[in-house]
Amino acid sequence: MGFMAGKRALIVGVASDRSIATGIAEAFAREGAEIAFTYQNDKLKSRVEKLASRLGQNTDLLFPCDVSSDDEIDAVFSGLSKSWDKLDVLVHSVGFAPREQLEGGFTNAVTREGFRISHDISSYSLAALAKAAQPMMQDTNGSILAMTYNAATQVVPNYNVMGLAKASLESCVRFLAADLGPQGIRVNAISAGAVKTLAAAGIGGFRKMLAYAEKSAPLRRTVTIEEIGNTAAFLCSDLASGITGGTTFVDAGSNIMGMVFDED
Ligand code: NAD
Ligand code: 0WE
Repeated sequence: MGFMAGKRALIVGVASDRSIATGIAEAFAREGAEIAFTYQNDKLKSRVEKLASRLGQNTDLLFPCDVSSDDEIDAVFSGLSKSWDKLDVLVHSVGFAPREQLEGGFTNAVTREGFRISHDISSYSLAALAKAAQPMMQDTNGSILAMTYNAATQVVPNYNVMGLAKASLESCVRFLAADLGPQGIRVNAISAGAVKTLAAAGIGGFRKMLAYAEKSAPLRRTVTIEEIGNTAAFLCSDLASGITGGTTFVDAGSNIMGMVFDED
């Protein structure tokens, strides 16, 4: 029996077979969890449907959810509560900044609107989803997981205002963990190394970043969505019952390096 048997999970953030959320869903399914999904818009619905059926999940438990809409967030949980009386696990794997925010120097790129949107979609949405999920997560030993990136604390060129949004997201994880801990709900983040997903496609210099990680990470490679999924399954299972409020790196060790010398 898998170590997530009996757990019911809602996963927010599947957009393709390469999504980190897809790696998380695969690990959850393998470990015996039941999974419901949201999709951002109609364009992505069929992809999420295919994933749910590939993983042997109930394809009726798919809900549209643009996280910038409180109404859509509320509709997810009123829909879900018609089929499930409780929710054990909530996964947030969503990040967005308007593309022009991710190009060039921070000072020049940042705008009031770019800042607002990136913080709304990438950070506030975790609080909003946790708030809406809370009634269904009572008395479950539940757990909430968000995806972050090391540019929350260390400067990465071009990541710009997304770095500020990830810093806010990590703080949100701590405030939620402190607030929901007395109800037995744990809240954690995974800080993943760079992975080639849709959100990474078309980012200037992304291939160079992957090549840099392959040269400089202690493990001399990048990470896979399977490895991130396995850590997510652990953190959201009862195996991690003593862990809350923290950020776990799944980055082949990159975050420990203060300086890297060229080997050739
Ligand atoms: P992805 O493009 O596959 O997933 C991003 C998801 O965000 C998509 O499913 C998209 O639909 C969703 N999204 C964006 N705006 C939304 C909105 N308004 N409402 C609802 N959903 C919305 O890319 P990914 O790399 O799997 O990203 C998932 C998470 O992992 C993000 O938080 C990202 O910041 C984080 N992350 C990614 C990497 C990487 O290198 N790919 C590294 C560390 C952390
Ligand atoms: O969190 C991310 C991706 C975030 C992201 C990506 C996009 C591309 C398309 C947020 N918003 C958008 N908006 C779009 O219009 N990562 C950790 C991957 C990533 O993105 C970078 C990186 C890395 C790593 C952007 C610049 C520099 C490094």
